[in-house]
Amino acid sequence: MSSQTYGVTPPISLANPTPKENELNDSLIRELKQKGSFESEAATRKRVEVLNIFQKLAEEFVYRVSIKKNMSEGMARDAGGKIFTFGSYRLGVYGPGSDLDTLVVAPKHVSRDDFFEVFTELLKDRPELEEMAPVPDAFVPIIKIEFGGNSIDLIFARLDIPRVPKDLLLNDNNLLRNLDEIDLRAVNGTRVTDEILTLVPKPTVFKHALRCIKMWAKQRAIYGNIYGYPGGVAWAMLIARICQLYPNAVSAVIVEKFFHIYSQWSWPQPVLLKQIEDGPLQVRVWNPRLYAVDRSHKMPVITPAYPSMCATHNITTSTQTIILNEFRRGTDIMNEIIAGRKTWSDLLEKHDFFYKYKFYLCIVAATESTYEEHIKYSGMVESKLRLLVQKLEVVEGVELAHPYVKAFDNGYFCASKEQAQEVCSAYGTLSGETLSKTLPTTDDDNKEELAKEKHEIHLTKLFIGLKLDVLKTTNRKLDIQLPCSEFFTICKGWQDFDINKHHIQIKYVKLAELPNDVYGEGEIRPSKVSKRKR
Ligand code: 3AT
Ligand code: MN
Ligand code: MN
Repeated sequence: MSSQTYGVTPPISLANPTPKENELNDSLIRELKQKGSFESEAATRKRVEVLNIFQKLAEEFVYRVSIKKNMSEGMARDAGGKIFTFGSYRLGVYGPGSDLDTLVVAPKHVSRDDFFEVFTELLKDRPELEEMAPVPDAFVPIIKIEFGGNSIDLIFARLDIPRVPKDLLLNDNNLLRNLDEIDLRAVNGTRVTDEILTLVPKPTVFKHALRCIKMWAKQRAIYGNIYGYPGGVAWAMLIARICQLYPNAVSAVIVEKFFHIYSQWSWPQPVLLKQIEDGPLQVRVWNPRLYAVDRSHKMPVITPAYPSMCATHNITTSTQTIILNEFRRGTDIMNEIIAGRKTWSDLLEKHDFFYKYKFYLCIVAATESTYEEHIKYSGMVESKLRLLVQKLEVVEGVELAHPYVKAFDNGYFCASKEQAQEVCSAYGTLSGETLSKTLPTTDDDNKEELAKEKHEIHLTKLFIGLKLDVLKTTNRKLDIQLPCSEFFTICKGWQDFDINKHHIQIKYVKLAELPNDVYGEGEIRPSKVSKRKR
């Protein structure tokens, strides 16, 4: 039995699991296994091997840079270098499709430029290297790597210390001294995940419960920070807090209490894993008493590592409503599972987003250029979607603006610029598929040839489901001109926006007019409801 207290209040219950709870837990683990949550032991061993190689590469990298900067052989060897992991791998909730989120930590004489120059050279010498894409100007500069069948997100931080020994830990706040913002962001991921793991009484119980909640949130389409839902770290902290409150419970009970507690939580009361710490830097720490933005957070979930931040600042009024509805659904189904009338697979049932609204908005971002050009633009538009949601929320007659958590992409080769414009105008609706069906796609085997003679266009569509307030919209037509034009202004204000290349459109799409590709395999289009008798 765990007796240490974790968290900002004493636990709610110290009870050990009953035989029935143990049984429920066994069935949860079986369901997770059956749904492919876990990868094979062989695949996990492979990850460990890859990480061992990257530890060696990190040391070789620091050594080479040190020698280049005229250090003696001995000093260059002592300079060290160490890798850390973060993300789902570090939290122990990775599946077959997960990447390895890895941080390289170097001493102060090794710069980020060295990382992009020298580390990439070392990688190129490895036979396992399949692909490498350095993105030095990202918010967190990164090298995306495909290495011996594994995907690796490699980031870098330089600390203000002369040597980085193998036993270095990142939990000392003083290590943050003299770091620039980019280095601070890079070490933050590891510091947060490491600390979460020290703040839960039983890591295995936490991990299995988190696997369940992540799978549930993805199935229910409420996973993803950029769209205004909690992301992986926020879901982890939400589960971690429940583990603190029920330190001896099994994962199945943690999941049950999760729904019970968060559907009744007094938001915007923050979810904290420990008291917020002060530290040695001139940086902002989350504090609703001091900062108005922090007071505006609707469902704050606060990271434990200094400097504490709100991991859920993107949640809007609409997404909060949607999340709370899902918590209530979870509570109801959990009660049924406990009563033996439903099973875990009912809890994990897929959402019905493309069945449930009469009207949708389809946001189309199109680029008349290469795919590489397009993803920069569409990524920007995607990241602004929640701002459109916030503008729609306050329109008279809109009860709910429900953003969907995934973008759909297509690319076509057109005969002319005019035809490309036609495709763009028709895109995002069922009838629009009549035109696009006739065109070769950019996945065509012959794409190099086609690209030479045809006009290439890439399109991304995003959806917002609209729930209208009947009383307020019967007499007047819904007016969403203003939010849309403000959204266009934001998108067109993007630094690289080129009016000849980039397009942005918003269209009303009725349920029956939704395009086919929003429905998954085995999903049947909603049948047209016959008009109600008057
Ligand atoms: P997977 O199992 O890999 O699907 P994950 O939780 O590890 O789940 P990611 O690898 O996408 O998810 O992200 C790991 C962490 O990296 C989460 C977050 O702290 C950071 N991160 C991811 N995307 C971004 C981004 N665009 N900007 C800043 N940080 C990011
Ligand atoms: Mn990951
Ligand atoms: Mn990643």
